[in-house]
Amino acid sequence: MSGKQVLVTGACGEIGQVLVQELSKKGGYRIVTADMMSLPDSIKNLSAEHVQGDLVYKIKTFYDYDFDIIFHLAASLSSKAEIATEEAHRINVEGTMQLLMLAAYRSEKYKKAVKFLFPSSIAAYGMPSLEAKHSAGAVKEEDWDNPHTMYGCNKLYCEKLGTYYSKYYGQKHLDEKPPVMLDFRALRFPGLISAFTLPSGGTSDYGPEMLHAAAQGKPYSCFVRADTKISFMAMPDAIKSLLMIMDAPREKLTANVYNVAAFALTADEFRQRAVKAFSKARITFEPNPRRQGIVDSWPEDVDDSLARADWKWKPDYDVDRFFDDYFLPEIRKRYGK
Ligand code: AKB
Repeated sequence: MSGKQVLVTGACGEIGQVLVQELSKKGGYRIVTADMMSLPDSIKNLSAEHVQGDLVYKIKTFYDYDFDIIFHLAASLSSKAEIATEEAHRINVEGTMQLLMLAAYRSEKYKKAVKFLFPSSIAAYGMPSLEAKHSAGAVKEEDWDNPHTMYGCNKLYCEKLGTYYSKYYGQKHLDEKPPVMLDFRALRFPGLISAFTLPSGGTSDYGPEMLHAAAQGKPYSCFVRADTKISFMAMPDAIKSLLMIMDAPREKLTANVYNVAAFALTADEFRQRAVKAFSKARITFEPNPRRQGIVDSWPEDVDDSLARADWKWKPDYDVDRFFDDYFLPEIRKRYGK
């Protein structure tokens, strides 16, 4: 197949599977996938080649490919990263560093900017207190960037590394025409919710876990307080935002890192929606202090006005459309309720 060659790392993950499906539907891409796992049936036939194994050790393999675009999705999420900090650093930072160096090398050598798409996170923020969290409301990209978690530190640092490789690497004189650099574009995602898969290792996982449990009539004990509020987004909107920023003309982008938002809800508002949709739902709140602390350090909401202005970002799913047009119809089909 001709067209652009795309690498998707973490292809077996929640975002990866849908992204590969959508790229394949869009057409015009040769998709190379990479993951620790073998490909699930959902995307097996859509990948031209699959590289299985640890990215940090497999990096040499990728120097043989002429990638136009790299989606680097592989990561250890916030709750898991907090338990295995060194491993998280290796996966989240060393893996990213290796791929950035590869993209920077190829961009400069072949004078063709490799697009590097990076999912960052609301974990890059760190609110010092609940009072600050409540009064800050929707935060802008440059505010409160003091993450409390290993995962958040990793994401924020990788945003900086990507910006460095795309703007300053090589340290040309400020007046000199810069060489061709890689084209780094990051999105700070809120908690993502899919009707088809469940996340693992994250701390925003209580949202999707609660809804999937309710849909199956299973009891769910929520690991954060009922009044805990952060922003969430439907998985189709996350994929839409990745494809939009991939296609956005470089000259329209005034930043390397953008917030994207859809709706912000408390855990109790999730419970109320779940109980309304599934009368047998049994949801209780038993906060886990460590995980509660992580979510308390994340902002209640994010301000995505820069993305809306620069590349016309707009989510398709507000909270009502998320439940009525996406989550509930799909989940009812899935669990037959
Ligand atoms: C996590 O909970 O770690 C992720 C995230 C918000 O980035 N879902």
